[in-house]
Amino acid sequence: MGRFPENFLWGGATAANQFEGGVSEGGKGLSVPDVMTGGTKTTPRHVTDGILAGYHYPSHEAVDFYHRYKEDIALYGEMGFKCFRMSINWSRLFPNGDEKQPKQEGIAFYRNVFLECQKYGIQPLVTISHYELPYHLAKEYGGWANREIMDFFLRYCKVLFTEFQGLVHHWLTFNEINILQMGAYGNLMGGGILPPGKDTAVGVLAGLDTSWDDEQRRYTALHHQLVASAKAVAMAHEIDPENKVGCMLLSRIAYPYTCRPDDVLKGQQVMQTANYYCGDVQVRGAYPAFARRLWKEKGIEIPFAAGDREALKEGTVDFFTFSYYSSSTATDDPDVPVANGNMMRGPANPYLEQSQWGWTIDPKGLRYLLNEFYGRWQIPLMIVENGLGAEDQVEADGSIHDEYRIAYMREHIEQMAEAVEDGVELMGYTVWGCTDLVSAGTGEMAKRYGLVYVDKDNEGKGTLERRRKDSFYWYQKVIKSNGENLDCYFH
Ligand code: BGP
Repeated sequence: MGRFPENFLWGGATAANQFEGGVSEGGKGLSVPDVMTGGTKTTPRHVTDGILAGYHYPSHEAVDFYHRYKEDIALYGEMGFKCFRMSINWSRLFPNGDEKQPKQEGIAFYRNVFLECQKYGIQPLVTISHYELPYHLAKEYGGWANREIMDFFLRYCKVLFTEFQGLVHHWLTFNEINILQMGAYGNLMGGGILPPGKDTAVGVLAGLDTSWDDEQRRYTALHHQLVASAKAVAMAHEIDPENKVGCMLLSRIAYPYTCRPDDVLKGQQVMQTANYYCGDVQVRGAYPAFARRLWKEKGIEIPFAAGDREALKEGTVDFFTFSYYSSSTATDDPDVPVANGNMMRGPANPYLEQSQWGWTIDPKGLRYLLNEFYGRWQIPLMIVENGLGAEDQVEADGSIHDEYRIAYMREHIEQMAEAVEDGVELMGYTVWGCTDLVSAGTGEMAKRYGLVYVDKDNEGKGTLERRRKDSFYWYQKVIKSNGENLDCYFH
């Protein structure tokens, strides 16, 4: 046997709000990211009260998967993808979120996408909610802080599980559910909780402005999502026992900055709060023991309703998935310089290089996490986001030599192979943003993850033409050899 199991799910990952566009096609309603403006590495995004003139809203067209899905999926077929992770725009099925009946155009669109995947033998892995609560639910109901949202969500899930039965077997309930443990983006993207103003700077760059944050509200919203997720898992199994449902977390490493016991304890606490709080609920069906102290110290109360504990127990997931881009450290020392990371910041690790966006690059951290997670939960794992956001240069002949991206992926895949050798049960790997798409953190196009280039810039200009990068041909070989051939030479 090779280093990776047979039937390993190689592929790529996207999210509707960053990829699909078609904001007003087929009667789609607005969702929260549709009121978020573009930003850059140095300019924060804004969230506005409805659509304001004079702003560019990158989700509206994104990179137009809505009209180009056949071409995009054909490229995935050409690369040999076994799996395509994508998400459904809730507001394409339920424009306001609280309707009783779904829109047939929305259902037809996704059915066509799944049928197209089928042509190439690509299994869809569908995220039900990836940072895009219908705007109406955010505005009129207060987002996930309101328990009523749970029923609307479960109605939406029921439509998905019945309409796409047989076409989709792998589901993820909420993208990076643990983002709700963080201020700013946690509220907005995770919980659909809007800031009070008409025009508010948000995002990673402005992420330190937590003036409108309310931890009680955020942890309440998270509890509602955890219960809703568990109920969705149970429903998926009931509707079709073939359904496999996973959770999805933003993974976090917090290496102790030094071996001072204070730093070691701090590192452990960050790992517990960031990874195991949600992970234990979704995999084991109950909040972990340390949660009680966490709630006490934060002064928050989790609003358990009758039946919540049972629902959590009955809706544990079949597999555990996560995003992994970078690692950080933990210390009490305020003088240690800070590095950026996926939706977070933390004390920088002096032994690691950083990407152009200041995210540390740590392939061995992936092996470390895979071992940690498998050791704790003992269920199949899958990496559903990983990759390098970088600026790409198109040469005069149209080629794109992204050897930095290949190096990043190769080093991470090597560590995955080590983890498999360590005994970890790993189901698959989907590289983030396999086709260039809008950055979630900064709302820009310049931060590209793709193996396929899209001609579009930060102002929204470009032909949207697709181009194969060098990494496209490299990944094709990786998949063909089931991860044996990671050599970096080109056609
Ligand atoms: C994760 C999100 C994705 C994606 C990725 C990269 O948090 O699930 O939606 O965008 O991060 O982040 P960014 O786009 O900010 O580079």
